[in-house]
Amino acid sequence: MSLDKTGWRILDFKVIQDERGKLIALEGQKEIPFDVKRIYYIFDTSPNAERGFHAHKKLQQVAVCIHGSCTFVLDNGKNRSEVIMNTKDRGLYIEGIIWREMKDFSKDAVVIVFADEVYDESDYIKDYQSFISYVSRRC
Ligand code: T46
Repeated sequence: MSLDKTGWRILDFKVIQDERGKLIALEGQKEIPFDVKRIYYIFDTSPNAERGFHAHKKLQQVAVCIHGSCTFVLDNGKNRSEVIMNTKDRGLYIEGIIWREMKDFSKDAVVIVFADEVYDESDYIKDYQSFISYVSRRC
């Protein structure tokens, strides 16, 4: 399970379907590539809300948009990508020092996030120039 150079990648989840409907199962160290210590979810976002605008020093996360849609902007200090999340069977795995922004939430968007660590404010880099300096020091 190698990560591409950008520090994030898309995970495709298996959908288990029978005559009753569909089910997706996510287990730590399997579909989610780490042991999950924290889960949080984002919903009822305000019109035109933008979230994120930070990077993490160590945290690994998988975000799944389980209802509606939203766009993640992912920036590794060199390349900036936009990923539209709009399906339950797809996760966005973010590992390493990636500046992330979230926008274009649909009114009904629900984003669930699995994290490998408990909430720790000291793991956040909230200023873009500090993020660029941090990334360049690591190269
Ligand atoms: C990330 C993106 C995708 C907590 O108390 N515990 C938590 O686990 C989290 C995630 C947040 N909070 C508090 C901290 C703030 O007072 O909830 C408030 C909103 O958090 P924040 O402004 O960081 O939310 P987002 O949507 O900008 O960012 C979140 C995550 O914090 C971040 O790790 O990668 O979602």
